[in-house]
Amino acid sequence: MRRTRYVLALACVTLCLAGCAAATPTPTPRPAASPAAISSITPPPPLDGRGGGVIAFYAEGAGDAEIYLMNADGTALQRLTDNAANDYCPVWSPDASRIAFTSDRDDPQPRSCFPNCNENLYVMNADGSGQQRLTDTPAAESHPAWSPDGARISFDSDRDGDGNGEIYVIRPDGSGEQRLTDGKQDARAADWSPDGARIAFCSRPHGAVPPSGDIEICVMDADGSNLRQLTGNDLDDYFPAWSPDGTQIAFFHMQMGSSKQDLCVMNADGSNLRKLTDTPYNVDEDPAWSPDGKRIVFQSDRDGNFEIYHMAADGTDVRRLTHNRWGDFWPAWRP
Ligand SMILES: [Ca+2]
Ligand SMILES: [Ca+2]
Ligand SMILES: [Ca+2]
Ligand SMILES: [Ca+2]
Repeated sequence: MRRTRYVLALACVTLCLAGCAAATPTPTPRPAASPAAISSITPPPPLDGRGGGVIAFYAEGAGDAEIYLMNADGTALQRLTDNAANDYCPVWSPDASRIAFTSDRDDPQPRSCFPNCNENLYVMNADGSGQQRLTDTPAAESHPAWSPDGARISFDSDRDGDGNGEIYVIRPDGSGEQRLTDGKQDARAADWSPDGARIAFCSRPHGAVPPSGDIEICVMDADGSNLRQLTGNDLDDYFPAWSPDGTQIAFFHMQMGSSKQDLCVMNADGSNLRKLTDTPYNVDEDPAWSPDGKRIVFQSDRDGNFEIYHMAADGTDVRRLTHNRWGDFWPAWRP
């Protein structure tokens, strides 16, 4: 089951949200899609050259989560991990040769530890070989993101156990770990600006209680200085994803007490916020950009269980990539 670290209410209606994509509070039950609706879906037409390439994601099938690759038209599914533990949150190195991810494989009881699994950070080659552990702490590491120069991987972890996540960076060989945020706010799910100068993340102010202290998208310089808030609204704003040209940040937000989550995009300075999806009762989340910046890949439960989709960056031309009965999450487009 996926775990949400933001929201303790794990009464998920769906097969819950997990390790990474998982900041997803879904407190309100919503109508379940019928099996007939799921099985009657036909594959999308070819992409005609728009948004080609490969997408990494993870899927929760029988028992635990594994990391997969597929073409950006949904074909050529390839499994990269194969074990009895949960493998989450794949993200590409800038040269596409490696994938960072999180896993509870080194938790003493990976099949029964939920919701307090000790996830650590790992890297592997893009064919699944050479899997290597980078962190070894009693706290969980989540939401990795690779810096544009390939030299560092960001992640979040609540090492002091006060409920607030902190943003860290580490070298891809596991050395040079450095903490960037001060722990006065619950900082999660960082993403780097394409020039490597800034890091966006989502955060609830320290000690804040909804609705007065909802989650906002923040940004800081890559050394942790110059923190400022980009969004300022009464919605929970999650999981920023910087566009390849650096001008836009995609994210998703959620109305308090609702199971509805919609994808949004704003200018990188926080201005000009636009909603990209608007599906009643459904969860659209975890946006990531195609390398050419023309499309956004995401996950949604609009067709019954979580599937991977992508759409034009203006929200049009939505295409579904996966068609199965398990949860598909956390897509990342190969650079
Ligand atoms: Ca696994
Ligand atoms: Ca903390
Ligand atoms: Ca907000
Ligand atoms: Ca699915």
